[in-house]
Amino acid sequence: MINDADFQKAVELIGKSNKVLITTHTRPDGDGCGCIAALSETLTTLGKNVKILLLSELPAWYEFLFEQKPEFTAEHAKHAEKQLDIKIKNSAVSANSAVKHSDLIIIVDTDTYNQLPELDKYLKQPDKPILVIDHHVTSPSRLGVEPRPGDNLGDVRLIDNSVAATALIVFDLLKYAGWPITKKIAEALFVAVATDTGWFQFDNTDSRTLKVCAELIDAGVNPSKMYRQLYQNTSPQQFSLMVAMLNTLELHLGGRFAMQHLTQEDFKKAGAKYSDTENLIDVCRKISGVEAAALFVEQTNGQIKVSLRSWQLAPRPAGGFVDVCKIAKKFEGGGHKMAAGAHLPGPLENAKKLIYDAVAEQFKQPFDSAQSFDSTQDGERSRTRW
Ligand SMILES: [Mn+2]
Repeated sequence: MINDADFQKAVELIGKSNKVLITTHTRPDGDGCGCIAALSETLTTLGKNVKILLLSELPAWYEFLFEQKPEFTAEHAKHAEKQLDIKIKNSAVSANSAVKHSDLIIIVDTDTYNQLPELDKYLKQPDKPILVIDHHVTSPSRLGVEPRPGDNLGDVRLIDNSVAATALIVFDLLKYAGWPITKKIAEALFVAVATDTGWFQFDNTDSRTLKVCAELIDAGVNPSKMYRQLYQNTSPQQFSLMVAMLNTLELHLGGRFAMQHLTQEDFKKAGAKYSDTENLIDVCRKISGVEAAALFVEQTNGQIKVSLRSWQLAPRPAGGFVDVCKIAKKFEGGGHKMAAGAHLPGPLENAKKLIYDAVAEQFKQPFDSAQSFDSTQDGERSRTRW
């Protein structure tokens, strides 16, 4: 839990500011976008001049959270145009000038430099206050869960890695400050919590999460409308990309580990964007027995971006799950214990082998000692395919 003294510091920091820049990690997810939308609405109502800056494009299915499509950095636009061979239509702003025209920076849902490209240069030598609101295990926190020294970003830090979503901290901040939670703000926070808990399916869904959501529903959220917006709103392009991905599905380690990939060619054929990969990795969770998954996405520079997920299958007498954050960190990535990512050297087969070995290693760890599964045999068999 975050104490009142820290909430007070955050309120004072916001009180003193006039021009607030709000941002989140690159490849913004529902939690990042929802927190930004909620804070932007709140601060605008307080009379602040608010600027939202994304470090990569807003996924289409979160557009409904914003009246105006938020800007993203010119640096990203350039990179994306080159990478995906597309023309970016949105107006783009340089990170430098956005920072220059603000007197407070709020960062939500991350506090690591490597998730804040373009801004990181500035954040290392800031000349204005920074407020960080985050719940990731990579944040050094009072609970001391896997601290990652060096990224201790921000002058005021509202960090609690025991909560399911950053939005729960934003909710507490609004309550502490006595700032009204309008229907619009409630919707943004609800989307944040619902997406970070996989619509209340993930293990992080606890009573606190549901109590906050109950309050958000009382504030005007229609969960069924939100569900339709988020999960029954797939573009044909994203659907094609999913089909391409599913065609690459491989099950390993006795059917417990799923691997899939996407090549640049797949994006071209589907007419899809990189942001269309969000949530695709979770599709294989539908397969009985799968408790870890990796999705490898080929980049134009030949690198491979891997997303990792793990799930705790019940009942398991020994408890535990694959710690994918540990695997990601091996390759200088990061994230949560059950959702993480990293960049790996190509080609695809190389990246797959690196991750396969790391996952197989974890399956040998004590957490699943209750099961007499031998991962090496399957490993040998699988490796012949690489
Ligand atoms: Mn989050």
